[in-house]
Parts: sequence; C-alpha cells; structure tokens
Amino acid sequence: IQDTFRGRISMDESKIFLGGILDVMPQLIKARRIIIVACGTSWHAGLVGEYLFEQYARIPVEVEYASEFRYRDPILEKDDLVIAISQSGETADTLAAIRKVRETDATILGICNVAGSSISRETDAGVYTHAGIEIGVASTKAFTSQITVLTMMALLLGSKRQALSASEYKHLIKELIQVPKKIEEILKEEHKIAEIAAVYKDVSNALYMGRGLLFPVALEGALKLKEISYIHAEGYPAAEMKHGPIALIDENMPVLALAANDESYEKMVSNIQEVKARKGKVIAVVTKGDKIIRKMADHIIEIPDCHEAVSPLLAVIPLQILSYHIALMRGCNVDQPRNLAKSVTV
Ligand code: F1P
Repeated sequence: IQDTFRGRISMDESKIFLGGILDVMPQLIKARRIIIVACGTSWHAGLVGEYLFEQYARIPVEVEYASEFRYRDPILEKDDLVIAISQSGETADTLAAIRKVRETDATILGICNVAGSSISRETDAGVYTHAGIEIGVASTKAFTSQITVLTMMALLLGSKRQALSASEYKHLIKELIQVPKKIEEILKEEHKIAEIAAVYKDVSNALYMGRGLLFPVALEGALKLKEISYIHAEGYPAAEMKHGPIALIDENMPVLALAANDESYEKMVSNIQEVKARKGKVIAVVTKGDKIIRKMADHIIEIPDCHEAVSPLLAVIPLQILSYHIALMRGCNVDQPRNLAKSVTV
C-alpha cells in the first residue's frame, strides 16, 4: 500500500501530476462526495480544500474533525472519497477515523508529510507533501504544502471531470507556479510585520476574520497565535462577527482582517468600519495597491495580487510570521510550545 504513495508530484505550465493517486484515479473521477478528516492545522487545510473541490471540481465536500468522526456512525458508500490529512501521519484520532472508514466501501486517500507513516500505510493511496521535516511543533510549512496538494488535486479532478475548461485549468496552474515567487516578496516585508508584532505583543486576546477561502486562513492565523504565543485568539467568518464576537471589541482588541481582492472586498470594508466604530485596532492583510482599507486600518500588511484559488497560500504567511515575532518577543519557545506534541498519538 505504501507504494501507492510512491508517485512524484509535479506540475508544468499545462499539467499537474500526482503520481500517488494514479492507481485510484477512476474512483476519484467518479467520486460522488468527498469527506475530509483531520485535526488541528490539517483540519484548517481541509476547510480550504472544501472550497477548492466544490468550486473547481464541483464535488460536494464535508470536512470533519477526525477527533469526532471516530465516534460517529458514518454513512459512507462506494463512490464516497475520504481524504485524511496529517502532517505526522501518526495522529491517533485521524488513524481512528481512517479505521472507521475502512469498515465501509469508501476509498481513502492520505495526505501526509512523513514517508512510511501509519496513515500512509492504512490508506488506499495518497500524496506525500514533501515538506521536509518540520522542526517546530506547530505546523506551518505542512499547512502550505497540504493546501498546495489540495489545490493541485482540485484542479486535476476539475479538469478530468470537465468542470474546468482547458484554458481555465492552464491559467490556474500558472497561478500556482507563481506562488513561491510571491511568497518571497512577502518575506522581504518581514521587518514591517515584526514592527506590528511589537505593538501587540502584550495583548490578551485577538480576533481574526476572513470570508470564503480566507475564512480557514483566519482560523489558522488564530491557532498559530494561540499555539506559540499563548494569546487567546479566535477566527470567525467575517459576517459572523455581528452574531456575537463584536461584543468583545474595545480599544484593547486587535482584529486581523483578511481582505480578499474580489466582490467580497466591500463587505470587509463594512466589517472594518464596525470594528473601528467600537475603537478596536485593525491589522488588515490586503492586496498590494489597496486604497480604501489602507485609510481605515491601524496597520496594513500587503500581499501580491493573485487568483483567489491561491490566496490562502499567500495570506497565511504574514499571519505565521506575526505569531512567530509575537512569540519571540514574549520569550516563548516557538519550536517547542508548552503542552503540545508534534504527533498526538494518544
Ligand atoms: C495535528 C496537530 C497539528 C498541531 C500540533 C498538534 O497534527 O493538531 O496541526 O500543529 O502539532 O497536532 P497532524 O495530524 O497534522 O500531524
């Protein structure tokens, strides 16, 4: 079974190749539904996958915490495809969820980083993210590589199921190929993010908000802050703010606003106005050249213009860097945060 992970990942201007899933491609092409199971950061990557598979491959998706899925009595059929995502490939809850799926006729794929891990052995096929060894306990590059694989998978299936035209498919691959260069541009601005970190290093709480593909990124940004700097942080869909979290906003509350460069931009402008009207502090992640939010926010972090399909890959980088600098300034050990284990095997 491990051999099914053997295939290489590659992508050129016109084609994506995910060798590890070739053997099950017929099942993938006719999948009726995708169920993604994972924990922690990997679960956030799964949420990004949900938007991508639905939008670009037109396959209905459910994303479940593996830690709860294992206690369910899932209704799974032959044409269901389950994708288990795990950096370590050893997470006990994700393995238990996989074992539950194995009692059914559904196909199971794994997306893991560690070759030969239990999850790669217990799934029908899968993809290694080849993200190298994560030194830090809190996942960072595992998240971006998991999303890269999910994006590639969504585009590949979108093209095979004819949900994407040949030119759309090619255009999206080009966007994906440009991501590393754009991430380098963000990294050049690290000193500006460190300056923002210095202003907020002593806060007790923070809120993160985003819409669409940037909603899971908001969740992940909040989790990174919690995990490595021990600041209480929560991520919300931006429109959910007025259903409760807005009550928390005062002059001591920083709000990280992730503004997409699409038709939802105006809505984020309104969300930021609501925060400012309550004296909250706004740190906005915007597309380079932004004119409106720049005037409203207390701080802005710019990311290069990109297609929305790859926006999570860019938008999460400044959030990871911000958490890193805040944690360092608070004297926290960013690689070995208290109470956390790299592989949660019990
Ligand atoms: C899941 C996870 C990580 C988190 C920490 C504890 O691990 O929740 O997302 O950063 O390391 O475990 P995995 O299943 O992705 O290995």
